[in-house]
Amino acid sequence: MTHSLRPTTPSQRWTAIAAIAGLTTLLAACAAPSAPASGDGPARPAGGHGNSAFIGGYDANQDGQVTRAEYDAVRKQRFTAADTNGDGWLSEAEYVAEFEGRLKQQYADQKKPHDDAYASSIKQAHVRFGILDKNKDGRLSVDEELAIAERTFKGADTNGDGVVNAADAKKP
Ligand SMILES: [Ca+2]
Ligand SMILES: [Ca+2]
Ligand SMILES: [Ca+2]
Repeated sequence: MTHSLRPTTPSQRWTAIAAIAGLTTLLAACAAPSAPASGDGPARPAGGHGNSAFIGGYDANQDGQVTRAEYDAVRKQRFTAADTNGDGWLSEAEYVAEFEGRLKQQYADQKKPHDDAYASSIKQAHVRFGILDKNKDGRLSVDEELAIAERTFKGADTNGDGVVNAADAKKP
């Protein structure tokens, strides 16, 4: 193999570095499941809050914005995937396991060891289940899930135009 590509000027070098960085990003993007049929969905960030985490987690077609239909589809897909015993309800264990699966993937992608933040995210997932399970029967129903989805989407769509995109980012 001959390497004729030899960056000489700083700008050429930057171009080469940018190309490599771009490729890495592309490879990472390809590694993420992009087809809804793949089971674990397009969702990447398990943790994290805010506008970009929301878009990163739900923008299935990667056009930089999340429509309500897109959002509902991802939520529904997650709910179904999380309901591992297929009884139509999520137990606390099922709910947390689904979250942990995504969090684990996120850490693996970043080659990060499981740290205190990992442990506290799992703890938060348990707490969240307790809050989401409104009638405290230990099961999260589709109705409860839809109510959460409705609230969460409206909370993220700060300008109320029905899509969540960069325009909804909260001002610092
Ligand atoms: Ca989209
Ligand atoms: Ca279940
Ligand atoms: Ca909006």
